[in-house]
Amino acid sequence: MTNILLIVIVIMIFIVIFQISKASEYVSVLKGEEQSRKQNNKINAFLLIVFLVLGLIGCWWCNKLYYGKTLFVQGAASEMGEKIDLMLYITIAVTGVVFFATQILLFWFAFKYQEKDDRKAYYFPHNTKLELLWTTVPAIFLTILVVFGLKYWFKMTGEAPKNSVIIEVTGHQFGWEFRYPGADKILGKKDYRLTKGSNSLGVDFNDPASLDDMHVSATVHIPVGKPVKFVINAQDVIHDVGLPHFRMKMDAVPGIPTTLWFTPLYTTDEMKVRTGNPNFVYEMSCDQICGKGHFTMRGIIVVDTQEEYLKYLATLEPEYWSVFPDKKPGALKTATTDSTKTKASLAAIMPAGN
Ligand SMILES: [Cu+2]
Repeated sequence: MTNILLIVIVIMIFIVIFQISKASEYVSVLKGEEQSRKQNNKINAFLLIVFLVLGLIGCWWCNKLYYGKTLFVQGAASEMGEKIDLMLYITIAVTGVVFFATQILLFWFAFKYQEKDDRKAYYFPHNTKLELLWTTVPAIFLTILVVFGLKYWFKMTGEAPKNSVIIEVTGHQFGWEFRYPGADKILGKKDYRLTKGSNSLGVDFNDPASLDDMHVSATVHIPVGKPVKFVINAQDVIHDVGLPHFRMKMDAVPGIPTTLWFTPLYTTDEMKVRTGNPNFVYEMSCDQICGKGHFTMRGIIVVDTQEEYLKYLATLEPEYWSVFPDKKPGALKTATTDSTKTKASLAAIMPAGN
């Protein structure tokens, strides 16, 4: 109903504009060409000032309406994200000054220097000094901004700190899979030809490093205050790991692993307090349109304290056991003790894997 109403309003506006232009045509015939041109110039000059004022009010109003709904307000949740926010603020400040100065001058000049009988236009075709100035100044500013951007880009995609938590992220139509490297901190090899049945990631279990790797779907836990490195893959088409709260994103490309690393500043619980939203979660979106289920690719990142994180890891079991249930120690022997099950049973399965 609202849509039909909107369409009717738009059509009415077009009809009104059409009628006004037709009427002014008749007026110009009556008054004579010269006089009507002068009058049209006056109206146009006035309309340009109206456009300027309404445009500026529109800018202010949009900002007022939407700023509170952006993720800017709650601040970045990673160390790198704070630097990226600062860079964005500087960019907005510089381009904002230029935007307001040029737009106000553009419309004001069009109004002030409108056609008048006692004034002749000044012929001003070229000025080398001015050309140089307005080419080099923006070029220098943009170069500075680009250099800062590149610096952070090389940092977030470059070598992660030695103590980083490494997690593999795999995108597929339509969801995210995560793999923890286990106690050896090495992700086992993969081969897409091994992707079948319950081995949905194509992990090569002949690689001893694979045996303690743990696979979870959709939700991933990471520790606060520690660098976290994502090793990113895709299984079918290009996806993109979007981490808006951390101000990070990176393409997930089939066959070409990509990486990014960041240090989360606040746990999920701390963010619930900071945002005043008891339902707050760190979201991971797919930032690359990848098919009809693209919108459902919502991953959740839980930022834990160090203790909570270790506790969580202890609840996970190696993927090896779910792919080869008969290799699970409990399946061969009688029950293992709960708290040390991962370590004890890993020792048991290592020789079997070799
Ligand atoms: Cu996707």
